[in-house]
Amino acid sequence: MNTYQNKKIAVIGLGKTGLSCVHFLRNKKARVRVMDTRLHPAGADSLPPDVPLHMGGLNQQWLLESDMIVASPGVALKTPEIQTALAAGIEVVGDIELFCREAIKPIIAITGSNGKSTVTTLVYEMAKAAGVKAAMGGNIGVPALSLLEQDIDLYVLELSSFQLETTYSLRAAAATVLTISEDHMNRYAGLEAYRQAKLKIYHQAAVILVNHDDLLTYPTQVESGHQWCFGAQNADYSLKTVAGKLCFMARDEVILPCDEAALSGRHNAMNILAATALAQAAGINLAGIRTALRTFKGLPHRFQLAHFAHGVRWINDSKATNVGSTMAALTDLDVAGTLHLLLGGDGKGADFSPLRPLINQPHVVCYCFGQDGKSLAALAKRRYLFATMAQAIEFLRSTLKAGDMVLLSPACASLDQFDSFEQRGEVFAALAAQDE
Ligand code: UMA
Ligand code: ADP
Repeated sequence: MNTYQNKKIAVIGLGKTGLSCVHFLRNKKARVRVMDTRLHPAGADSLPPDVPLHMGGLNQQWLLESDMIVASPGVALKTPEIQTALAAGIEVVGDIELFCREAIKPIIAITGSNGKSTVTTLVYEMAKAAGVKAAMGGNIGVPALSLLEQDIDLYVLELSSFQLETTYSLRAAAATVLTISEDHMNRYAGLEAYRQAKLKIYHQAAVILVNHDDLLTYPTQVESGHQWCFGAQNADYSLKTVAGKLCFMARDEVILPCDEAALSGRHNAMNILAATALAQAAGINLAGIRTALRTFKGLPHRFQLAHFAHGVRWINDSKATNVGSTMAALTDLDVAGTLHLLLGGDGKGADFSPLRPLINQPHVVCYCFGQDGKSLAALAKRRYLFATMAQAIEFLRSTLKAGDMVLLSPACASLDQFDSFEQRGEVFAALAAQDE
């Protein structure tokens, strides 16, 4: 259904996505009604007053009366009212599906358990540096539909598994699944169901970019696109020593010596290789790629130095919202003194046990807090349990010595105690700055 005029469309969820869908569908002269299970949804104040709004639950009757339902990513398709509508033959899509039906310019599509925002931003910076009119959006925070209003030659989209579940018409110029590790287990039957949602990104893509070092990122069905891979070694995009310097390589061509890139660390090296491959698949020139690699220093709240005083490094890795990202932070981490690790929040049903060896290294002390703090504390030999992150920091502050690191890499979402991972990171940085 590409003509929305006079169609009855129910939008579920009134966050950023819901609002962007309402705006788009009203411009298309659809008859839109909105519902949200929350009593006070975030976007209620911004909704045009003539749009009917049902709050505090889903309105089954409105759903069954609809020609189409647009579901926000925060709403699970297994919700009984949605299942009833699906059983009645009503089409259920998401905002990315609406976007893909309209977009006429190439799309680079990026998903994965970790690295999405870093790679998405890097590809966008590469495009800009090469003089391409690019727009960036999706799960990174800017609803994709809002990008359609701009005069654009390339879309760079970060897509979540939730968004991909309700997307059918994506035909990416290049698509990647960067990594697969457990996340959102409260929404999926298991890792395989979560993985299959992510692998949908490859359907009908011209170039499929897989992670050579993570077999779970490979497609499980035959896909029509060309398959490229990135990885530490033996991949199309990999690392190699040339004239005594470790370099980022595109097949036999040197992209850049690693020490000239502004981003550092092993997982960022993989992110750089992935971004370079995606950029080349979209025809972005080498000069633009190199400029972005030399200048892009990374996004805030991703293993960022928040404060340095008395020889103590305070690192804000608040965006580490799952086990895989905290493992990436702890692997090969060089700390001369004690590593004071702040862990906790909403674990989203994760199995934390893969963290056990890393958090029990002799120099690590864990400070656990929040909804799942207790489960995390149960895994660690040297650990303290607090209600909040602030209490943990006040306690550990007096124990700090030169050479130590305080690391917020919580392996959990923030929403049990904070508005967002950004707010959690800002609170951490403010508390760190008190260490004068
Ligand atoms: N919610 C309800 N009832 C509803 C609708 C939503 O309780 O009827 C809750 C959800 O469970 C969730 C919250 O409200 O806790 C927000 O959900 P939403 O779908 O309304 O979210 P939006 O504001 O539209 O933001 C969404 C993405 N959010 C989610 O997928 C939960 C944003 O990703 C994204 O930036 C935005 O669309 C624009 O595309 C955020 C996110 O946390 C950053 N994503 C998850 C992640 O990265 O791990 C997937
Ligand atoms: P996402 O958008 O997928 O959450 P980000 O780029 O925002 O990814 O990074 C989220 C967290 O994952 C941060 O803690 C970051 O240090 C870590 N991270 C980034 N890239 C990778 C990667 N390739 N593998 C594992 N962890 C990563």
